[in-house]
Amino acid sequence: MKNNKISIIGVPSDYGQHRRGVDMGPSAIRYAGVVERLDRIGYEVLDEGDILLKHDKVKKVQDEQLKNLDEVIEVSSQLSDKIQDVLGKGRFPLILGGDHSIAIGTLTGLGTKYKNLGVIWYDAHADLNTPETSPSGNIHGMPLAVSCGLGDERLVNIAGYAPKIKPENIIIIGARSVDPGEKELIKKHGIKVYSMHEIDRMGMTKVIEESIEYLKKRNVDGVHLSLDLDGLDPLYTPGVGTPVPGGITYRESHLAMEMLEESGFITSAEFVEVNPILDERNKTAEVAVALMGSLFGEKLV
Ligand code: B3U
Ligand code: MN
Ligand code: MN
Repeated sequence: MKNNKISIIGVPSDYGQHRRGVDMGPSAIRYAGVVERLDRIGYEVLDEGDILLKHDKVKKVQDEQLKNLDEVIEVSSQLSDKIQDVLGKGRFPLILGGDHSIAIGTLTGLGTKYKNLGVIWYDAHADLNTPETSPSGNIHGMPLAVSCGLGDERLVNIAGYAPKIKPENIIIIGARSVDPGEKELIKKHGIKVYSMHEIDRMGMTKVIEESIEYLKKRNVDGVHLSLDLDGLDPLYTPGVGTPVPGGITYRESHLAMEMLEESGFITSAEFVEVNPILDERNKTAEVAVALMGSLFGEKLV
């Protein structure tokens, strides 16, 4: 990574989906040794602590198609402010989730600096639902759509501007559970997707090489990696709310991180959906930290 100053921001939110426990993700990742690991590689690591959530921990669902909307909006606004603060200090934002709805806040904060941001979305899902297409009403299935300006106005216009990113700057890697409405959006906006089919067929090396080329051609001014731990096969990361079999392997994931590191163009990253309650002895958080090791240039020999 070009920037040797990392700021860690914990976002203990579980409002984007129905299971409890993912709010403990930041603690589990800290427990797995994230600060020490990055420190050892040679970074100047600052743990900025957690976003403080003022809301009631008892979830009150008002709108079935936009569950916990007020809470998600509050988390997103606070996270966006924090990211702007970290960017202002010239530091690399590393965000620990929390469920994937937190990416709405991340991309809102990043969008104030990067006007042509590239986004690598490492995930079993496309997270491109809108309230109309969502099968669950869970906002963690909507952050990419929201960030492109699609969906509920209150979510889309957080921090008073929209859209935060361009659909043609997105690359989804690992998709294998995509809803009908999401497939339509992918076609309509020409969103680049490397599903498990392409990963099997081309191999991860080619997938990442092409992804880097693609984003370079788009002249992006920064690249955000949003890594949902359910992108990997549940064999390696069982502690996630919606595991989908047939996923990316541990080794492919390390290779992907190492190649992204070599490219030198990742400017921010987030690791989401670690749920210690569903996990096996903190395995998923440990995988998250191991992948961060590769993303930040840890050498094998
Ligand atoms: N696409 C489904 C399921 C889902 C999305 N993200 C996760 N699960 N982790 C939905 O509810 O939008
Ligand atoms: Mn996701
Ligand atoms: Mn997912």
